[in-house]
Amino acid sequence: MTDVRTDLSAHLSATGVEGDLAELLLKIAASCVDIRKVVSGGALAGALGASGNVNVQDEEQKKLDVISNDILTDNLLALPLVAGVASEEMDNCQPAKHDGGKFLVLFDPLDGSSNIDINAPVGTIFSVLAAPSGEITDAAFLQDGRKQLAAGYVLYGGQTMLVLTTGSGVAGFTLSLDGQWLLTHADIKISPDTKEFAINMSNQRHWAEGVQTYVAGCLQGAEGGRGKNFNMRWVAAMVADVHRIMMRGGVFLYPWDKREPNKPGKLRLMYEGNPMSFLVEQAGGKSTTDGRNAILDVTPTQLHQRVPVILGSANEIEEIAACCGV
Ligand code: AFP
Repeated sequence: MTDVRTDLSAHLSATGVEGDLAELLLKIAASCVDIRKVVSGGALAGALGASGNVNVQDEEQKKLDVISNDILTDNLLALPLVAGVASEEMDNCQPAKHDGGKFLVLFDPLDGSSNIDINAPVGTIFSVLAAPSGEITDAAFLQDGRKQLAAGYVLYGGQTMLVLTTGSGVAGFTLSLDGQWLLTHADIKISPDTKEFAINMSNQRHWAEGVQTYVAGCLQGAEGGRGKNFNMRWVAAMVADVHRIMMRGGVFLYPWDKREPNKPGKLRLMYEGNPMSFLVEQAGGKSTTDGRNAILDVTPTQLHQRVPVILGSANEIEEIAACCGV
């Protein structure tokens, strides 16, 4: 039987995304198919284990971090439309060798890399900006999140899914066995209410009081002031945790904590915070630093800047804001 579903290319053109931006998004999606192949190969593809290097975040790079980074960097810089790329895995941006590129692309090539060796979900996150005129340096990438032209993620899970926004809603595509991105989730909306929260509980002693209060309320369940029982999930790959929230609601917190005052959070503004916030807001959710202030309004000052993240179902984010007194 012929599958009559819309593919990514047809969806982009039906939603008015044509020409150069469509070409770029198709190239990003194709690069993620290449990454999927290496992820699926695992030990057979020589993709497991450490690379022996440490990245600019002082984190041990996995082989798959490096392989995924190379795939995206090589594929995108070969495209005349791309003026430069920046990645969580590279110290500085890489400008293209050609002139005339009109887009900058930022990415976390393999999010959740601690999941690689245990065959648990991982993902790729990307953000597209307009290239300013002139030389492409790190400063060219430091644009407000609201200036993103497109953002998305690919989840390498039981199914491989691309979830994308170009600023008019969020659409989800599933990779078919014959390598096509087919529209399976048109107009994704995050339910405003939830009974599910995601946070790394092992950090509890480091959290600020407001987050302590919020989580304590969830744990008290029906016997506490919230009057309902909560469930907790933590995949340790933001892509997978955000995807669950896209599908059935929930909140995700990687809040400020007092361990390292110079690092206001663990997650990176340019590769995780901004693209996920664009997607979450476009799906009707909220994405904030503290329950109130939008991540998309944070002014970037450094390529590898960190940011506290509290995002998800809109009404539940209001509950968190109330607990945090903001
Ligand atoms: P890695 O890609 O370095 O594994 O980090 C993943 C991540 O940035 C994000 O995807 C997770 O939500 C978060 O870190 C998990 O952090 P913990 O290991 O501290 O729970």
